[in-house]
Amino acid sequence: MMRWPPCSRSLLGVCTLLSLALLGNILLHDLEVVPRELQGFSQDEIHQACQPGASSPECRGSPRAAPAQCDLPPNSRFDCAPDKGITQQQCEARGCCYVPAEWPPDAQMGQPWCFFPPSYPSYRLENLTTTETGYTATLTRAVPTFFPKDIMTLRLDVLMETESRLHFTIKDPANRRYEVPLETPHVSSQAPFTLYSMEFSEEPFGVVVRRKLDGRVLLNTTVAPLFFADQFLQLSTSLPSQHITGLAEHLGSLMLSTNWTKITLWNRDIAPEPNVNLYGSHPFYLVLEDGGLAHGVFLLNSNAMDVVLQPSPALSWRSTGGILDVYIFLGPEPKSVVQQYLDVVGYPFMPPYWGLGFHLCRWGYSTSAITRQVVENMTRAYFPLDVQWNDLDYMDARRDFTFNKDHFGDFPAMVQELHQIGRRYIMIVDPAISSSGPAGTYRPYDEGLRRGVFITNETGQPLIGQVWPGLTAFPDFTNPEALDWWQDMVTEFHAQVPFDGMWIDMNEPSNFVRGSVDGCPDNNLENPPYTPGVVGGTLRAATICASSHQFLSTHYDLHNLYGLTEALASYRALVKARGTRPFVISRSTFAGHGRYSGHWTGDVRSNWEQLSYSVPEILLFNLLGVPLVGADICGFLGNTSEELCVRWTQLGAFYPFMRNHNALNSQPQEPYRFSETAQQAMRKAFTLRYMLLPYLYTLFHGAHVRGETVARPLFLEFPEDPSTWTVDRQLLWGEALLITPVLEAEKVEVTGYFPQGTWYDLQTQVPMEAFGSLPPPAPLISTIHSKGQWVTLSAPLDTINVHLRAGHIIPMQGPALTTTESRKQPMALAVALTTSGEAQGELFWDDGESLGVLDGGDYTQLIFLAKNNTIVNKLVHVSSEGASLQLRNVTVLGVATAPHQVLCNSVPVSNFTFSPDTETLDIPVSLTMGEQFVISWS
Ligand code: MIG
Repeated sequence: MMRWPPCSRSLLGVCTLLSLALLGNILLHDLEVVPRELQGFSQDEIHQACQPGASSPECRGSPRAAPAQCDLPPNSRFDCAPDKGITQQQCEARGCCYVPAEWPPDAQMGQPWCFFPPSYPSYRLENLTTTETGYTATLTRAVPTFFPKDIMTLRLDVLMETESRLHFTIKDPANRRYEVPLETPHVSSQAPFTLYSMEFSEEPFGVVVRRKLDGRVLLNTTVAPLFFADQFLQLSTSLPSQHITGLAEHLGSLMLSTNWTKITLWNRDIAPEPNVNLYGSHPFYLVLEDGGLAHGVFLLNSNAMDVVLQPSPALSWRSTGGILDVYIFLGPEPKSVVQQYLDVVGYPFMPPYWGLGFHLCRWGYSTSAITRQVVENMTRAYFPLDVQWNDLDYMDARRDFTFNKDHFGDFPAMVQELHQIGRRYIMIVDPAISSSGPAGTYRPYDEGLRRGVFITNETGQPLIGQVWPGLTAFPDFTNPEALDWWQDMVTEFHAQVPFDGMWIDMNEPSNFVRGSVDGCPDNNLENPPYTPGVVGGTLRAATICASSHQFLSTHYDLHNLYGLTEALASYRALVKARGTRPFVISRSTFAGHGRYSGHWTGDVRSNWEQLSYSVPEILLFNLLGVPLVGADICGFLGNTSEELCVRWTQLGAFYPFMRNHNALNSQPQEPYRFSETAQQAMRKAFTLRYMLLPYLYTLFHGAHVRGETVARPLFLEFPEDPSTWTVDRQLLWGEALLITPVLEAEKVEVTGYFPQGTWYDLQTQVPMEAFGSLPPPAPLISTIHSKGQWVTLSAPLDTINVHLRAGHIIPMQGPALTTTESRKQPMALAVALTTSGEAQGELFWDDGESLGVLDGGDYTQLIFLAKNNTIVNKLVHVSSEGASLQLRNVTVLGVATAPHQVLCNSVPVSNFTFSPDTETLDIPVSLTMGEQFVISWS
C-alpha cells in the first residue's frame, strides 16, 4: 500500500517541498523572506498606521522596499487587500506586491493590484504524526497578518475516511470555535485503499491532494498563504480545470466563470438577479477535469463568506468565522461526486406522490370562495391540479397559525372539500412571529415567549424586527425547545385546518428593517474586519442583527442555517401533525437542505431571460441534493404573456416541483386564463407530466436511497463528451429522458445537443392516444441517431421536445386530473432499444405517502430488462400496492425488422402493430406489473 508518492526529501515519511516543486504551478520560495518591514510592528499598528494621509515611516513608499518577487502572472495573483481598497504604501506595509493594472487591456482583467508575494508569511507545519484515521499536525504562524486576532497555533487533522473521501479540519486547539451543527458521518479508522494521495508542504504550510490514477493535482493550498484569524479565514487552492459549478444559488449559467468571479454566501431575500447573494448557500463545488473525471470539495462552514474564482484557475474560500472543515470527493465520475457529497450532508427526503403533481398558487386569492373557484375552474377546463395553495391572504392580520374569519371563515371546510375531491392543500408560513398584540391575544407569541424560543438581542430580550404582520420576533430553530414549540403550533393549527404541507417563505430570515427596530449594537460581529460582498454592504441588510443570540451560537455564525433549521423544524412538525410523509418547500437553503425540504427559486420575473435561467437553477439544486425544485411557472413578478406562460408551463412540466405562482398585483396566469390554443398546448404538457409520474417518482426514490439526481445536467450522464459540460438549456430526467424546451420568444424551432446514441421522440413514437391524450405533433426528425451533435428540432407552440434515450425503459401511467386518480390508471412501458437490442429500466411504487415504507417492506420495486427480442420484469420486491398495478401497453422502439409473431407469457398476441417507418412495435397486453411476465417477438 503506497500512501505517499516516492520523493527525494521527506520528513516523517511525507514528501515536502521538493516533490511539490515538481508539480509546476506551486510557489516555493526561500522561507526567510519574511517581510522585514513588518517585523517589530503589531498588526494593529500596521492596520492603523496606513490610513490615507498617514505619514508614519512604515507608510511611506520608500525606503520600505516592495517584496522582491512580484513578477507573478496576473492570473496567479492572490488578493492581499480583500478587505478594502488600499494604496501602494498600505499594500507594501502589508508586505505585499503592488502592481497596478495597465490599461487597456489589462485593466479589464480584474487581477488584484495588491497581491501576496510567494514569500508572504503563512503557517508552518510541525509535529506531523499518524493517527487511526490519518494524520495530525500543528500549524504555527510566526508573523501576524493584517487581520486582527490571528490564531497563531492551529491543529490540523486529516481523516482518510473512505476510498473516495478525504476530510481535513483546521481548528484552534486552545479555544473551541463555532462549528456547523450538521450531523456528518463519523469514521474511526482509515480507509484501507484510497483514490487520492496527499502531500504536505511544511513551510509555508499547504496540502496537495492528487488523484492517484493520473497524478492530477486536485487541491493545492500552497498557492496562497493560509489565514486563520478570528474573523477571517482564507484557504486558496489551484483548480485542475476551469469547469466548476456549485457554491450558491445564483442567477446565471450552471458553470461558473473563473474570470475573477466573487460568489457571496449570505442568505438574502432579494428578487433573483445576476452576481448577488440570493436565498441559498452551498459551500460545495464540483469540478470537471479534462477527460471527464470529476471531483468535489465541500467547506463545511456556515459563516458569511466569499468564494473567489480566478483564471489561473484557482479558488479562494474567505470565511468570516468558524473553522476550516474540508471534504474532498474523488468521484471519479461526476455522479459519484454528487453521491459522495450527499453521503456527508444527507440524501434527499422521499416526497409524497401527490407532491409531484401540479400545484397552483398566487398571492391574491383573497377569499376562500375565490380559492374554491380557482379549483373549480381548473377542473372545468380539464387541467390537472393536485395541490391548491394560499399565500398570506388566508391569515388574520398576516399572522401565522391564524386564519381570516371574514374572508376565510370556512377555511377548514374548504380544505376538507379539497381532500374529498382527491386534492391537497398547502399554505404559506413565515418564520417571524407577530409580537405586537396585547399579551394573551396571540398564542404563538405568548407561548414562544414563555418557552424562550426567540432570538435575543444584546439585552437578552427577543430581537424585534418587522415583517408582514408588523413587529415580529424570530424563532430560533437551533433551540430544541423551539422545535417543540413549532411542532405544537403546527399540530394545533392542523387540528383546525387539515393542511397537507408547508410553504416556508421569508426564512433567510427576511426583515423589513435593518437588524431590528432598535438597530444593532456596534461590535465586531456587526462590523467585521472583512465583510463579504453582500448586497447592501452590511450583514444586517434585509435581515436581523449578526450579533443577536441563538441557542447554538450567534446569528453571525448561524444566519445561513436559518432556512435549513426551519425546514427541519417543519418537517418534524408535519410528521407529528399528519403522520405521513412531510412536504415542505423552502426559499432559504443551506448544504443538506434536501433531507427535509424542497425549494422554489423565489421571486423570478415573468420574462424570457428568467425562464431560461430556471434550467441551470433546477440543475444546480439537483447537484446540491435538493431535487424537489422548481421556479414559479409563468414567472412571479410582473405580467406574463400567453406565449411565455405556455413555454413556461411546458418547461415547468419537467421541473421536479411543478407550481404556477404569481405576485399580488400581476395579471392572472392560471392555465385557464388563456386562449383555447394556449390551453391546448398547456394541456399537452400537463398530460406528459402526469403520464411520466411513475418514472419521476422512481427517480425520487433513487435520490432518496442512493443519492442520485432527478433532473440532471447532460454532463452527469456524458462526462466524457466535453460538449455536454456547458449545456444548461436542456435537462435530463434521470438517465432516460432528454428535455429540450423552447426558451425564447417567437421560436418554433429549438436547437439542442444530443450526445452520441439514439434518441427517440417520445411524443411521436409512443402512442399517447392510448391514454386519451392529444394527437402527436408532426415530426421534423423523429429518431435522432447522433454522433454527439447539435440538432434543430421542430417546436411549434404546442410542443416541448422530449426524447427517450436508447437503452432505457420507462414506466408510464394514464393521466388524470389528480394523482389520486392517475394512480389508478393502467400503466405502459416505453422500451427504447439500443442498436444491439437492449434496454433496461425500473419502477418504484408504494402507497405514495406512508412513512417508513422501505423499512416496513410495503413497496414494489421492479426492474425491466430487454434483450434478444424479449422483455421481462424482475421482481425485486412486491407489495400488495404493486401487485395489482395493471400493464396495458408495451411500445418497443428501434425494432429493425418486422416481427411476424409476438408472444406474451407464451400466448400469441394477435393485435400488435408494427410501423416500419418509425421501427415501432406496439403491443397491447393485459398484465399485472407485480407478476412475472415475458414478452417476446420474432
Ligand atoms: O415579501 O408571501 O417569494 O413567493 O408570494 C414577499 C408573499 C413575501 C415572497 C415569496 C413569494 C410570496 C410573497 N413573499
